[in-house]
Amino acid sequence: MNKQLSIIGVPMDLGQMRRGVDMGPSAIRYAGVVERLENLKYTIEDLGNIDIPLPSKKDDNKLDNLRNLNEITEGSHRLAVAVDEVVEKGNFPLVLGGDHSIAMGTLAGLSKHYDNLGVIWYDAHGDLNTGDSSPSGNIHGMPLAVSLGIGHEKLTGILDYEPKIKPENIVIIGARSLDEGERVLIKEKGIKVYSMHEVDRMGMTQVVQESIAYLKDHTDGVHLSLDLDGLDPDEAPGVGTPVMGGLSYRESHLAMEMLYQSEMITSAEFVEVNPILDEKNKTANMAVGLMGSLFGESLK
Ligand code: NNH
Ligand code: MN
Ligand code: MN
Ligand code: MN
Repeated sequence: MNKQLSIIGVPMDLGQMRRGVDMGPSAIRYAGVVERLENLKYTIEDLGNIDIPLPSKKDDNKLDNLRNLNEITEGSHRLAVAVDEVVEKGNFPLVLGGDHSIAMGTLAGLSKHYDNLGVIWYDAHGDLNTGDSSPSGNIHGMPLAVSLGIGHEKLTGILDYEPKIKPENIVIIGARSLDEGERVLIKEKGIKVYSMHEVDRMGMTQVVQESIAYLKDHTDGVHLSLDLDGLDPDEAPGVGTPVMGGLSYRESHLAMEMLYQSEMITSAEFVEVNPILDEKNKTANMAVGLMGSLFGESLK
């Protein structure tokens, strides 16, 4: 694992309707992310937060079923530039959300540096909607599609190249709420999905082993995009779109430890922590615990 980490906070809440997720980076810092990783002998540079525009006239801002499109495009662009700089100087980017729409910016900044960036999408959702298929108009349900080059050109065109990733380089883990259009896209593109059904059947050990084997052959870097709503809301209540029947804390720890051992993770983001909906910062603490495991805490 790269021992030089750069933390980037992204106080983005424009990708969905529940205010408060913009405080995610603060909650995660408050939960002690820097100290936790410094203890593991990483050198941490905290770059602070990206400037995110305020929403313009709220109700009037949903063109083409894409709520806050212009503001999100602007914020994503700023994030992409920051991530690009971190990779350029050889550091590991650790991005703290903010809602999951930020993944469009993260992947735009990362993927310039890879021919075949792999992505592990740890989430209750597929985030494979477009303005046409989305039931909500919320852009946080779209970043994986956008990164595949599918969606509004303002979003797919961040940093002026597309697509950012290829369908065969994606693994989704923890899915249990997929919209109809997302299912069609998954079939059409042959995207690898380990839904809760597979996790229940095979166990997390095999799911992660297979994911690692699948990505290892044809990727030159792997980004972990971890949406805290992938976890069970009984354990991680501080998220805007909880879906029951999720991944447990223990399973998720195991997954992080195995990813650490695989030595394949080159960047990560932890998103959708909403401290307003949380119970005593439980979800942010969980995020930091998972980061501990991802960076080798229990396997020193
Ligand atoms: N699929 C739904 C939508 O597109 C919900 C997405 N919500 C998420 N995704 N939290 O991770 O609106
Ligand atoms: Mn998500
Ligand atoms: Mn989700
Ligand atoms: Mn979410």
